[in-house]
Amino acid sequence: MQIDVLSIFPEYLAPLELSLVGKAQEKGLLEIEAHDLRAWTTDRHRTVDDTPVGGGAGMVMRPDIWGKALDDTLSESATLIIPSPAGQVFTQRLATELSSSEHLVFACGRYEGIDGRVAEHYVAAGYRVLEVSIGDYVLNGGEVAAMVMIEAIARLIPGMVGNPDSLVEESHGSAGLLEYPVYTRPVTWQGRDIPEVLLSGHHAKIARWRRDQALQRTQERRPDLIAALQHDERFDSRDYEVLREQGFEE
Ligand code: 6GU
Repeated sequence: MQIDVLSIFPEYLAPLELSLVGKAQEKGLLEIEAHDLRAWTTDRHRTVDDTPVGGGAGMVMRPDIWGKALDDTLSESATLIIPSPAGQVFTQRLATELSSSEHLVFACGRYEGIDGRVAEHYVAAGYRVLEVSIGDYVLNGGEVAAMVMIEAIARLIPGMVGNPDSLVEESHGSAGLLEYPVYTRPVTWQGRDIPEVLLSGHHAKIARWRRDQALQRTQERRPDLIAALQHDERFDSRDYEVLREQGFEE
């Protein structure tokens, strides 16, 4: 997979050389390049923005600069991702889907965003264009959001993760639920013991305990996820018992 990131702060992307994403690059499974948007300016001040037409606060990024940068960066197979707090929400589902892409291009805006015609133009030109938000809060620019998405996507590329079991477990075991709590030695720490069932060696009981914990946690912290799963018929009668004890009502 090739990933290009366009930004006025390409140095912001330096951490992608580290850790798992860095290893993926070393392995040749992934190539990430950060480009300075100002390389496509021609004026002495290397201007990338202008005032919003129609009035209002802040500055808007110019479509002509973005157009030149994207024309030089997009390949035929590329998906254009524009990080924006006004985009569709980034999910594990989207990360999985994008992990089989040949080429992703992230267009990171700053200020009040990128002129709205840029996304329209590349849709009309036949590209897949996604405006994507990483959650309901506001960042100063798309760079950190792009890094979040790149990490989530990169770890799903086949051959990437050190322990492939951890991915299999994520996608099956408790699909759509929050993870159950995990423990390691020492068995007693600060007067707190690891739950006894985990020391029992009884695999079926351990699996059931973990599912109960995942269900309880999810109902308590993310009832919206339970509501969404309900219609998938993924719960058995024992699951509903646990959920009802947690205040769940069908
Ligand atoms: Cl993708 N960009 C910005 N600027 N803020 C955000 C975001 C993206 N996602 C959540 N907040």
